Amino acid sequence: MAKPPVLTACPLDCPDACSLSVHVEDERIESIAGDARNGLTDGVICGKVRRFDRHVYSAERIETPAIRDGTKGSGSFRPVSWDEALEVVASRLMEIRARSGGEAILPFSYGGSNGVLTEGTLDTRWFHRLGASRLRRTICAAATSRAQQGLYGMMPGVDVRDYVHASLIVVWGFNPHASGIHLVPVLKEARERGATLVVVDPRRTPLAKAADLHLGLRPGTDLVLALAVTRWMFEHGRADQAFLDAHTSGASTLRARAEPWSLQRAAEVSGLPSEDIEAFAKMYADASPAVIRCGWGLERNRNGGSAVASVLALPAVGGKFGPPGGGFTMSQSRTFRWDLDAVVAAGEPSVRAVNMNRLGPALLGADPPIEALFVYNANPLATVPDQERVRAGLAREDLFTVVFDQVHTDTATWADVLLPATTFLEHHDLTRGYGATVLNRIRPAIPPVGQARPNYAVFADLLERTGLAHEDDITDPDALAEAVLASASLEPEHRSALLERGTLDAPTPGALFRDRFARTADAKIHLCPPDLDAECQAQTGEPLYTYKADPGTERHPLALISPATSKLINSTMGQLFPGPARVRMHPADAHARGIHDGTAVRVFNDLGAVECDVEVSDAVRPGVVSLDKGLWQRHTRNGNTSNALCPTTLTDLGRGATFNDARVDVEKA
Ligand SMILES: Nc1nc2c(c(=O)[nH]1)N[C@H]1C(S)=C(S)[C@@H](COP(=O)(O)OP(=O)(O)OC[C@H]3O[C@@H](n4cnc5c(=O)[nH]c(N)nc54)[C@H](O)[C@@H]3O)O[C@H]1N2
Ligand SMILES: Nc1nc2c(c(=O)[nH]1)N[C@H]1C(S)=C(S)[C@@H](COP(=O)(O)OP(=O)(O)OC[C@H]3O[C@@H](n4cnc5c(=O)[nH]c(N)nc54)[C@H](O)[C@@H]3O)O[C@H]1N2
Ligand code: SF4
Ligand SMILES: [Mo]
Repeated sequence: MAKPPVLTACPLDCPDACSLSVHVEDERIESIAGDARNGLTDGVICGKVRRFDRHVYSAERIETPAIRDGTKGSGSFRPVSWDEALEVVASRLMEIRARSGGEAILPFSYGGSNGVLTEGTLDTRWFHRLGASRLRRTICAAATSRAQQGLYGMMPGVDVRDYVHASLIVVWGFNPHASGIHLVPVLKEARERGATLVVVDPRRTPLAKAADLHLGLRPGTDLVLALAVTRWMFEHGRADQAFLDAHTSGASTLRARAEPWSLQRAAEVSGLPSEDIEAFAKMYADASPAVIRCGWGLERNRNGGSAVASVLALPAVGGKFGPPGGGFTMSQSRTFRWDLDAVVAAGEPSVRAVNMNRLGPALLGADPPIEALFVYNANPLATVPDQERVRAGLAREDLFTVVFDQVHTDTATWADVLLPATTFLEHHDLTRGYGATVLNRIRPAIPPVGQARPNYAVFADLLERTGLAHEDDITDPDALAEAVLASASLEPEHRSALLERGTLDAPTPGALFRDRFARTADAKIHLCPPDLDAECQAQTGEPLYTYKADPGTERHPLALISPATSKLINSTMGQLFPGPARVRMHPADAHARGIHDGTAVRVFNDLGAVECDVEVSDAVRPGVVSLDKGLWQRHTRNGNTSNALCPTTLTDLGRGATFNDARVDVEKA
């Protein structure tokens, strides 16, 4: 009789959080399929995860702990036992701590592909007790979270399944064909029912091509577009004053800050025809239900926080909340809330904080210096801005680097100690979706490959070895999951649904601003929250909603963006991607430089250069070039990827990354 499949879920950094059904034969993965327990994804999964067995059994899988036996960066390692590897890690870190203090140790992780059992619990506890520097995890969603928190107290927005009721859908800085594929059929159905689709994106994405209106603006100018629409609505009596009076504060400040943005001026800055901006404003004012799906493409620049705040303010100004399918969707992750601090009992450590976007400068110049780096759940050499400085930092002879990963990433090449990690098919986890409103219990389908170990086992061991474990520490994954769930005060029926089905699909019920309200202290929408205003002022010298000009120069006039590709999840699975990378460029920009499709080029600025081939394509607007995010060094001629050109400047809110503020030029190689 065939064995029943293992029911689990996908924790990769993707909004959709699919339920999975995994067939296993003789402790090996036979096949991975979706199943219908997640109502949004309904059994459909992406090609990447259907073939995730190729990652699990990859030739580049790290199967044993190992210690460097060549020069730094040579990638040459000698296998050792777990005991030996962890003894080296524990003794080196304790020696550094005794000599220079805990802050000389820097943990580095993001954990977008991890749930709470493998990120933010035992690891946090250990690094906290070591007194290690704290990492600000701001590489993604820092500006969006600040804006959603400040305006709405992280209130979950419209459930994606309710989009079928909408008469207007605006997909703003989000590319569902790569980044969240389950929105695509929902949009199709909504349009079959008569919905109009607007896409705001500097690229003509597949969705933009199919849209009723594509606003192909210059990167980083969403703020002026949203403020122009805001001003237009106020000016034309289309702002919903009754809603603003009842449910918001700060509307008059927002209106005053939108005042400079006439259609004309917004058109000049954004590069959009002013008629298109006006058409959009009218369309938005007229439509109900109207919903905005706000993505992450608009946050990754100097204006990112103000831009997201101004977009999230639109449904309040236009009075779009109320009917099903009316309002906005940003992150849905706070559908379920838990209190990890209570579980970890770590509190806010009084140690220095290092912004992960500035890993390179920190490794090269932090004072006091970083002497040890512990990388897990991340591949910073591929994913962090200013790649040349990150590489130079990793190359420091006096830096002790631990890399704990599943595969031999670019970062792993620079390790002193390599530790093999399990994948989500080999360990337990507990995750929540940030697009789908689901909570998922992840269970191992197969035993660990080689000697790989889960993060919770390794951090529990390190707590013991360094003498930092306490008697009442919870380390068992089931007990840890229980403790996290207990802190989440789930309804009893939700809890049993999760235990029985391994997944809980629980959209927050009720209409927005009829049955459920902002999660701010007064349940109102704060259109110009004082804390955001102050943060913006401190970060940029100007208040919230102030547009900062394009950083382009005569020498580096082209905006480089690096959006998600359907082939990878960030840099994960990069070892399976054959490449080579191609930089996409508009025919007009190519022609002006004597460049053709397939020409070998050098994309450069003052931070570095990338050598690869060109794909001439009118899918990017003039003035913009695009190189996929998540590429590895093997995918280009000179081993650099987009991050070699990305600055370490920060967003106006949340101290997030400004990848899309890279300004470059392109020449024949
Ligand atoms: N297959 C796959 N799926 C993924 C990921 C992946 O790498 N691969 N990554 C995951 C992660 S970590 C995240 S955060 C999400 C990200 O998901 P998305 O929100 O889709 O993020 P991006 O791909 O960065 O950008 C989305 C779109 O914004 C556009 N864009 C760039 N600059 C601007 C701008 O200034 N304004 C506007 N309006 N648009 C702009 C880009 O052209 C792109 O089409 O996707 C997740 N899903
Ligand atoms: N140029 C440019 N760069 C970008 C972006 C961009 O738009 N442009 N976007 C960025 C965004 S949105 C994000 S979220 C970041 C993400 O950047 P990273 O956080 O570096 O994410 P990944 O590249 O997916 O690397 C995750 C690594 O963790 C490993 N891993 C997964 N699970 C486990 C586990 O349980 N244990 C251990 N020990 N290891 C594990 C995987 O094998 C993989 O190598 O990248 C950013 N980088
Ligand atoms: S990466 Fe996204 S679409 Fe693919 S299986 Fe995971 S959750 Fe589903
Ligand atoms: Mo991300």
